[in-house]
Amino acid sequence: MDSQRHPSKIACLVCGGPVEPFLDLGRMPLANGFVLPDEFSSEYFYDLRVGFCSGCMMVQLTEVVEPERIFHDRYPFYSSSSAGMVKHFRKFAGEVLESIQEKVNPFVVEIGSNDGTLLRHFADAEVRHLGIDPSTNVVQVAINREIDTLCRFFNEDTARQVVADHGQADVILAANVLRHMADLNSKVLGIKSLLNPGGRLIFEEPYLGDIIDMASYDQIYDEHVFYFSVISVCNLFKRHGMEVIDIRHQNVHGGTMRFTVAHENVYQPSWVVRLQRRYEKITGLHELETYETFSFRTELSLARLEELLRDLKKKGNRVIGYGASAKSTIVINSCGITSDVIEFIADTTPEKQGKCSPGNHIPVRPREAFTSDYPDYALLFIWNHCEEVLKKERDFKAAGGKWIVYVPEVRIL
Ligand code: DWN
Ligand code: ZN
Repeated sequence: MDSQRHPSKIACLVCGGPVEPFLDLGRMPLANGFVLPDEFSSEYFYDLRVGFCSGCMMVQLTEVVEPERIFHDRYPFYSSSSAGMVKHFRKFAGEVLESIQEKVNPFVVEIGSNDGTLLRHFADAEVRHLGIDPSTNVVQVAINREIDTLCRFFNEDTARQVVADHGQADVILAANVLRHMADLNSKVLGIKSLLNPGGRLIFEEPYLGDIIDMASYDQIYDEHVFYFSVISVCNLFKRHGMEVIDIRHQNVHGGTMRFTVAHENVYQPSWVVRLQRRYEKITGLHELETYETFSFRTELSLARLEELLRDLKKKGNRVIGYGASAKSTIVINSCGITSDVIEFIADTTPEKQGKCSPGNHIPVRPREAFTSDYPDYALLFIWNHCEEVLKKERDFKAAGGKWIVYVPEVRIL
């Protein structure tokens, strides 16, 4: 890791301006690239480095992994894997349904609809809807739930096809999706052509302000090409004759911002957009120095976690990982954690159980491997679901077990 200024600047994926790398986490495997032993030798690695564009303020990876390597017929993340997120998407859908109840035969499209956790509420309300997602395995779950879904990548062609088949959309939804798309300008043009004149794009993504505040460096990985601030999102859509008309912070996934975007000059933008942009200037999200401080805090956090795990091990404690999240790959490989430090990672996703974590190959086992033989400590890789997990696993604590968390700082609960 090297938090010094990097000589090699690259061109911004949004505006072509100079991107200055500020954090280098080294060679990294794909965050969701869980593998069987016979796949160890063919694992894909890339340079995980993130930089700041002084032109449009967009924070972004300096090396992009082809989406086909990530989103395919074995993509192992299901939006329904967390009860908290299922509840969050139910509330999100309810708010959108209320906002379109006056419309005649509204049409709602979700980009990156995964297993239909969000879109199912529109299907249940018999609202015309269409999901678009490239990963066949998760799309099959949605189709089995009778949610109309197109299994393909979203791009300008897909947008043209949907308009030809269904007409333009009143609402386009996207949750934890747009930041995954390297060709963001083209995606925005696709959205612009798909959205009817009075339509709204409503999307949410982990918020850069929270990632910086909490030093949640494990949110930085191959799937997330961009890290959105209100300033950088406003700049992005302004380039294409669209504008952010509202924002709303959400307490999920470690802090998320929900953006509402429309064609420009159709709606009066809310005052809260201007206020948040001012706040981002006060907190320095428009300056490289802020990110260099973040980079230093990341280095410190990793060193502290490494020291704690080494110390616990030396004292003969049993430690396991909890939640084989994409985020866990970054911590495990940046912190040099191997299976002699963490015996296994407990996880509820069948596709991950029986495989090994990307890079350092820690075995992933069902939750029962944890509940049937409690360790002394459990390293909570899914800190963003902390409340849900601590409630579900209260017997572990009652049996004297302790949780290790590392966001916003390394501590034992
Ligand atoms: O942006 C993304 C977010 C939304 O979801 C994607 N790029 C990939 C994914 O990130 P993640 O894997 O870090 O997501 P989570 O929700 O933090 O972790 C999900 C993993 O945790 C799953 O493998 C299921 C597991 N899990 C568990 O074992 N027990 C989850 C919960 C809530 C649990 O109680
Ligand atoms: Zn830029």
